[in-house]
Amino acid sequence: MATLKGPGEPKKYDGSGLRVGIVHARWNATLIDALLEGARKALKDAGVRDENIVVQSVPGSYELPYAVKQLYSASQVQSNSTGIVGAAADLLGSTSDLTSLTSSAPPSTSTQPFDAIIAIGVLIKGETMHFEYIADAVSHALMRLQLDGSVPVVFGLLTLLTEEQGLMRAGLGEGAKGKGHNHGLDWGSAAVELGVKRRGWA
Ligand code: DLZ
Repeated sequence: MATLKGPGEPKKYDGSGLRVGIVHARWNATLIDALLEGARKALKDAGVRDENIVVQSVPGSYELPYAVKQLYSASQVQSNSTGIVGAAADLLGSTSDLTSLTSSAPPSTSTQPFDAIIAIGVLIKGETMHFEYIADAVSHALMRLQLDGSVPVVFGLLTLLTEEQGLMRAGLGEGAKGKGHNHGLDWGSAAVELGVKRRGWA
């Protein structure tokens, strides 16, 4: 029986013409890795080509809005001799992730601006107020970015009270409730749907 909660059965959209960015934090890496793979799987299942999926990482969730902003700006800049990935690296001042990106996949030949960007982070509540401040600041900043920047920003920030909540939301649960559901899949599908619809709305 279908569950009451959740996004329902995803509608199929053709993502083959889309270019999608993913920015993820590195804190809580086990969960991040699973969520990232979920998002990537949904993008590829919808037809988004490998070379049109650009992945960038930042230390923690607090850095997500800045990285989303810079990645989108870079994709709007006319590609120079180093290509769009090089432009993003210049702006972000980092090459290591981009190097691994380009070594595992051919460099993107596309210079079109991103149709959607997925921001992925995992915040786990600790003993201080850190969690509240970061969750609040990042959610508001990501919303502002998509409204001001005219690119859909998919909210892939998990705000968890316990590690178990995270395992269930990354599809890695082991308890009586089963493995849970990988929310990265939903984020990938949301990026494709919004990317396709954005072109229709433009
Ligand atoms: C400092 C911090 C803490 C305590 N917890 C998390 C977390 O659970 N998840 C996460 O993504 N990042 C965390 N960070 C790091 C901050 O997001 C940020 O990277 C640093 O404060 C540096 O700006």
